[in-house]
Amino acid sequence: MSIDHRHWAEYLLDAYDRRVEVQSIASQIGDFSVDDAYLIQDELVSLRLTRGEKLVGAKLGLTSVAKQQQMGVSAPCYGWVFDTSVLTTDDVPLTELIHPRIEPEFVFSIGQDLSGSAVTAHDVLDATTQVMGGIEVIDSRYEAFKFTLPDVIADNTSASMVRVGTGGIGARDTDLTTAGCTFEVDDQVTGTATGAALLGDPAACVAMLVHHLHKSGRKLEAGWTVLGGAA
Ligand code: 0L1
Ligand code: MG
Repeated sequence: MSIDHRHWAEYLLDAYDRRVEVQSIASQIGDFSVDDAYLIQDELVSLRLTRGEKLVGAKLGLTSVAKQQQMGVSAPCYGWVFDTSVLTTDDVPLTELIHPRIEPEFVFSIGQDLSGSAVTAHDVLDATTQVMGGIEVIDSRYEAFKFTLPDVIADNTSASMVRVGTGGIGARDTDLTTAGCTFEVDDQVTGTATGAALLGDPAACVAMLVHHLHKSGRKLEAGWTVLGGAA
């Protein structure tokens, strides 16, 4: 099946700009491959860069079994963080969103470029200046937040906004696999996990992201913010 990647990128960007939910791609053309999905995502990134947005980071999604089960998919996915996505206050502008959800994230502040297929979790820790907590606001462009894995990849992994926390820690100050995450809504604890929920180790997740980028000749850049995923 031949897919017009630019067409579907424009379709998703239009939904993002108009803040409306749209039918998933798979529901219109049937199953499509993960490779095609990343090509649509690349076109989406290129359209946003062309209009002046800047990349300030990258993200992993669906890195915990809890999230994979919640969304009915079985693999992690990778996307991008734009300058326009980074919140500078704690207020989330709900009128700019379709049907937002929030996730607690392990956030890495990258101090040195990371590239290649052999990068390890240790290399990630060496290149990381700080690890912070953060809140990612996800906002699928698809009707009822329903999608296949290729659909959500094409849609930049539902990325919408992120608020990075202050008070980060040095990457080697704490064992990230045992670092705890407690998620509270209106003072009620709704979920708890440790970093190990992110496929065993948040830093290893970031290494997976570097390997993914390497396949298309890209890298994580010094100064970027990386969302490791929701525990
Ligand atoms: O960042 C994430 O884990 C989201 C990945 C896409 C799945 C979703 O929209 O929940
Ligand atoms: Mg996330």
